[in-house]
Amino acid sequence: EPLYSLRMRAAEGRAHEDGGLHISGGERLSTREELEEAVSALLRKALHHSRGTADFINIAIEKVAQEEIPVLAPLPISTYCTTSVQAGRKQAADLLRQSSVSDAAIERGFEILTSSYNLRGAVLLDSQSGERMDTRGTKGVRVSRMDWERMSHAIWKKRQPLLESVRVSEAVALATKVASAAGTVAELCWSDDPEYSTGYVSSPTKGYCRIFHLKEEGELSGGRIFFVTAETNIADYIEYLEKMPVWIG
Ligand code: PML
Repeated sequence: EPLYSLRMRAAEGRAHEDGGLHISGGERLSTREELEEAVSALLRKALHHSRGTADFINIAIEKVAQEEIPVLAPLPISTYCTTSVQAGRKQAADLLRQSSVSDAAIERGFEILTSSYNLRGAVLLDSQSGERMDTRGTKGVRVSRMDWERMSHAIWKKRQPLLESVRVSEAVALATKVASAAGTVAELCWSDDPEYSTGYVSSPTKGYCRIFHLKEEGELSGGRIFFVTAETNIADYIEYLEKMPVWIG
């Protein structure tokens, strides 16, 4: 059965030179039958976002050639109920350190995320030197072509009744694909949604670690940092994250 990759991007004021304010993005994999429903879900996501009102929405649909699509088990989840941004960021730094990210790289990661309000994709940093490894600017690296396998998703959601939200499902799917890429040491993420302050650190060893309060409510900052080993072939790494279809299940 043919499979389609869907990618949504929404922006406000795109006519501006800088491409406008990034509002929302989303990715799905869908069979032909479920395509309409998947498009509607992405459209809904674009239209109801607290970062702003989208006046540009692009939904790209592409048939995926791949025959055999690998299935990745979702990262195990743990939750750190920190009660302040200071405590949350300290927890995140601890988890990154335990995943073998250097202090210099951790510091650089926080600097980038706290000062970024318009990052569309992830920034790649050398996990030791903290040096930026990609040349994508604010466009960043956009992880795509991953989605939950329907049955496994239903079972997974039943097992985690507190994590009903679509947001968490999508973030776990993305983090699972990132953790599976050769070269990934860890990821640091918090949402650029001003009404959402929970973020996460994830890594192949630690799993998906949710942390309350990685930023203050109302802040537009946010995005993703992928910490990678110095030996990583960046072109191959980006190709895998952007182009290789994977199921989560
Ligand atoms: C996003 O909003 O796109 C990122 C969400 C990250 C945190 C999700 C969670 O609560 O686990």
